[in-house]
Amino acid sequence: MALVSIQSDWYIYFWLLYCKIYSAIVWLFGNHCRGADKVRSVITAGAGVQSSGSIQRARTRRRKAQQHRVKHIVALTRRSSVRRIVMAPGASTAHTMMEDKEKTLHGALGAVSMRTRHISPFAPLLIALVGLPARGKSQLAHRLSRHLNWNGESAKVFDCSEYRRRHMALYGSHDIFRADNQQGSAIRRQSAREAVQDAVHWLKDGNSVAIFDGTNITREQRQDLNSLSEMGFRILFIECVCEDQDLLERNIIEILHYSADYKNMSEDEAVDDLRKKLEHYMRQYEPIDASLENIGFVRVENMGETVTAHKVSGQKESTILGYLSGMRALPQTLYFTRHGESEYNVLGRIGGDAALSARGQMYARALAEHMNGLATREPFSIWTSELRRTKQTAADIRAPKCAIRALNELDAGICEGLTYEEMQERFPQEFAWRDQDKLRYRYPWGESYIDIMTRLRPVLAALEDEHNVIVVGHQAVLRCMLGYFLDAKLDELPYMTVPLHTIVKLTSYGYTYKVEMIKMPVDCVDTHRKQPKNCSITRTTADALVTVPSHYDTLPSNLWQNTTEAQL
Ligand SMILES: *[C@@H]1O[C@H](CO)[C@@H](O)[C@H](O)[C@H]1NC(C)=O
Ligand SMILES: *[C@@H]1O[C@H](CO)[C@@H](O)[C@H](O)[C@H]1NC(C)=O
Ligand SMILES: *[C@@H]1O[C@H](CO)[C@@H](O)[C@H](O)[C@H]1NC(C)=O
Ligand SMILES: *[C@H]1O[C@H](CO)[C@@H](O)[C@H](O)[C@H]1NC(C)=O
Repeated sequence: MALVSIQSDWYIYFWLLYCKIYSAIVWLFGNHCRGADKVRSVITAGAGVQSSGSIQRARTRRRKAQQHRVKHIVALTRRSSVRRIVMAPGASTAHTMMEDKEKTLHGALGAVSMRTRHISPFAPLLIALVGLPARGKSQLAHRLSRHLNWNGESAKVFDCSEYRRRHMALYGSHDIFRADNQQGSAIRRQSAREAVQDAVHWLKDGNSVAIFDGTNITREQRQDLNSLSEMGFRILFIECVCEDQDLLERNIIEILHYSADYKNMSEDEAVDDLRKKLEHYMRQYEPIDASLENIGFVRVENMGETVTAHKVSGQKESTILGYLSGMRALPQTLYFTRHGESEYNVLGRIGGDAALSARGQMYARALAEHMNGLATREPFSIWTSELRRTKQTAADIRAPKCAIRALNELDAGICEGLTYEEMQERFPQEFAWRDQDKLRYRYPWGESYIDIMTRLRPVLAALEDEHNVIVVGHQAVLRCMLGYFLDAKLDELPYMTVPLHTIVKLTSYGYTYKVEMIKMPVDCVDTHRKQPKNCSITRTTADALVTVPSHYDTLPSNLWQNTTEAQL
């Protein structure tokens, strides 16, 4: 009956149409057979009668002209025509293959498929990663989670091996991964169960995506997971396959470096252990087979070189598919720096398109010297904003440059070019509102941090696949970019410290990043304004300005020789 209730609308139309055509045929048939005693036809469509879920319809029709009773029994047993519409193409071939062998199994699969289709496209999504160790699953999981969190979802990775480590204080050896190791597989089952439970709780708490990072290599395990769709979750499997020997070797080296399991082992031991662990898994591994498993999945080959999707629908899933198809997860080093001190920085003014101060120019030279030294060994590229101060800062670095509008500084709208003191004087209420929620506050005719996060999305996605890029940007924009790579909490973004005249070097480290701050010995003003204690709109001017960093009133002429002279 599930068939009727779920697909009721079109099903009824289909059925009415079917009846009409059918009665016309019967009428013709009856006329031809005038004189025959009885016409009795039994039409059975579809694959043989299955007791469960079969729909039987009987229809009787009197034919006055012949005074005969013609009885038609139409046994509508999951007619193949209907099924072909309900199910995806792969599934119908699966059906014919399994019909004789696995009728009961197929019944279960069909039921799940129909239920999955009924789940809202906006329902919480459980992503399960499938694949052997060292295929880049964890990296994919964490990158995906970072990307989703940035795009307004709340995603979290549930790493099976972390749960396993909780059960075993010390990692013994590959032995626990042997299929016939009772104790080992009990521990692994237990930890996978706990990870799944936590993932389910996470989704039930109102979060939108849980990423289950286990191996889930066998068909049976995947079937278990897929049945979670009964709880109203959407399920997506992502299988990571890697045939490229170079990539595989690199992944293995990364695991040896970064995995907590191998911290305490000598290198030879670790290599041997990992090799044996892989062998145990390979013996149990059953790759996803679209004709045998009725699940929606994405297969990612060689870390994003080829991405194929099967029965993937839904709003989040399509975003994910788009993200995965552009992904090249290679080790990378990225450099970020703010422009050198600008004339507006010296004066404590925000926004604008000022030129560099004398000290800013000194920084530009120091930066060029530093980067050109590195660039002789490896090629670099430079991304700047479209504003003068970033272009001037990057001018002397020997590398191809491109100016990207999305890297422009936050647009302060009506407050462009003002000092904080002037803002407090002219727009005290706006100033207070900004202090109350700096992340979401949008300047009138300008932008908020959320706005720049949105416009930075394509830049960040591109940057994730680049190596040796120097980004010369601005305070708010770099806060967002660094926040993305370092998984900062969104509310902390607007208060991150990104000082002037400092190179921030990010190096990928497993699936996270290592930060290095390289301070150049060139003096500059401080532009970081902490959140003041009193953010009420009735606060006094003194309360509002208490955290404003000191700056100059006019541009000092000999700034780089004497910094104490004109200080406020
Ligand atoms: C490393 O091994 C030593 C002795 O075998 C042990 O005391 C220590 O806790 C181990 N460290 C880790 C991180 O497993
Ligand atoms: C903020 O300042 C206003 C006005 O001076 C005062 O009434 C209020 O209590 C202060 N709030 C806090 C949290 O200090
Ligand atoms: C810096 O300014 C102080 C006070 O005006 C002055 O005494 C000193 O000679 C100046 N130093 C330089 C290097 O110009
Ligand atoms: C895969 O997922 C299922 C979920 O039911 C779990 O029972 C199983 O232990 C997992 N396997 C591994 C190796 O993570």
